[in-house]
Amino acid sequence: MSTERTLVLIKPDGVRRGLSGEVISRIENKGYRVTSLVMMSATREILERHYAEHEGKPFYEPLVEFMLSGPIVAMVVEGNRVIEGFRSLSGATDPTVAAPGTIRGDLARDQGTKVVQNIVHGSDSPESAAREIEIFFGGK
Ligand code: IDP
Ligand code: MG
Repeated sequence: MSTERTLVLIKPDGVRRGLSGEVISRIENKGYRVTSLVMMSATREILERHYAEHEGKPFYEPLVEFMLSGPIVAMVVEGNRVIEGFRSLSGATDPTVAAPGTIRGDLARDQGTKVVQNIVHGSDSPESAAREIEIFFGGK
């Protein structure tokens, strides 16, 4: 059985608050392997591709602006069932209701902004993972 891969992003709120190490530790402590990692300033073009499924939603433009507000960390993470496993480590999208013990539940809260600031992104399916890894690491 081939090992699964997912794209993880540490969003600007996570980097700004000095939580990159904490997020990476949780991934490694769970037993997954980080196989590529880069700190970068995303471009609007990259983010519009990455978040294409959300175009037209009320939070879309705030989301893109938020993701442009500072550096992010992009990673490829590997392991059996890592897509599902990292989504489980992340917790629910809304950090107010994300379970304690999860990244979002422990480290984020509602900031009263138009876009939910929730520290991390993780791919939601094998198709999304392949597409998103190509966007962030395709040229490498
Ligand atoms: P996910 O990150 O848990 O997969 P998605 O539905 O894919 O959640 O949404 C992408 C990102 O857009 C979320 O992580 C969050 O930052 C933001 N977002 C999603 N839904 C809302 C909303 O209803 N209001 C404000 N921001 C949202
Ligand atoms: Mg998503």
